Amino acid sequence: KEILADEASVKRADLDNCPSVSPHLRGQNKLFFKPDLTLEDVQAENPKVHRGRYHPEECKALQRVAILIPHRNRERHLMYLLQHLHPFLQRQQLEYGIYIIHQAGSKTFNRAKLLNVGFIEALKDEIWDCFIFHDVDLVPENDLNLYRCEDQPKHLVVGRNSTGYRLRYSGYFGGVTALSREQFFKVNGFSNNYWGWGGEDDDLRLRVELHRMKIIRPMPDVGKYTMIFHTRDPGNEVNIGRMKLLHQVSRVWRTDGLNSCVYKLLSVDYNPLYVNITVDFWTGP
Ligand code: UD2
Ligand code: MN
Repeated sequence: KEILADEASVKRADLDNCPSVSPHLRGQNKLFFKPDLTLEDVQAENPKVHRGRYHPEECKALQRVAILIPHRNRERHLMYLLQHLHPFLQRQQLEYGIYIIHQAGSKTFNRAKLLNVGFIEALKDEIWDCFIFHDVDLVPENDLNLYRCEDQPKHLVVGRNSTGYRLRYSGYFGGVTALSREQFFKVNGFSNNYWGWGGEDDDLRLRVELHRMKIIRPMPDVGKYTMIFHTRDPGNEVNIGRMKLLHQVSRVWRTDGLNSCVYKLLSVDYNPLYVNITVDFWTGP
């Protein structure tokens, strides 16, 4: 088995680089969410994905990209996202892996800390070049919205269906963002201290700005998403302390982030369409 894997990687090293613009892109796409879809259907539609991973056969991908999705109790959203994201990423000729970071238990949700865990754990699999931090309920509509990293951090959600496809506010950095491994290390990742809804995305923006990086975005007609309808989840109540935290960023970013992310890893499961990482934040390491 090991010899086979070796041969495969030797073959891949021989391939030419993929072109800077994939020939498979289609642009704006009308999304359809089939009511009786099952995860088995999505698996059958994606025979070339194994253990959540894919690489193009015809060329050497320009970047290796890890998609990190914080998750709890949103199984239907996850199924629709996987259904759309796999073919979308393949049309972009990316080498990629999809990681779902699942928060165990029912205590207060922490999106940002889950994403730190995803970054740390995904790097144990592969030295990924680029990380896409991705809400489970946002489905990209246009495959010209490239899931790859640039020389500056990128915010991919310019607009979504529910807000008339307009940017919510000028510093808005929520939903889906792309940072290279170096960019994310540089800002010490996300803060671990945002429990419940809100603020963690603005915190990351402040970290990026403190490091004199500039957020870039695709054109408005390209950065379009459909957010699958949802109400606020139990266990993710508005974090009323978020403004206070946002005032401390320049003081605490060095000591609150990737280098202080403590968690108990409960399991890492390699499913056909994604890697599932389950963590517990309360019982300690
Ligand atoms: C906005 C941002 C989001 C984040 C959040 C504040 C957009 C499009 N998204 O999302 O990035 O900054 O505000 O925290 O602006 N989740 C679960 N289970 C839960 C709770 C949350 O899986 O019980 C995950 C899931 O990936 C979800 C994400 O956390 O998409 C954000 O939660 P939300 O969708 O409830 O919040 P929303 O839409 O206001
Ligand atoms: Mn949402």
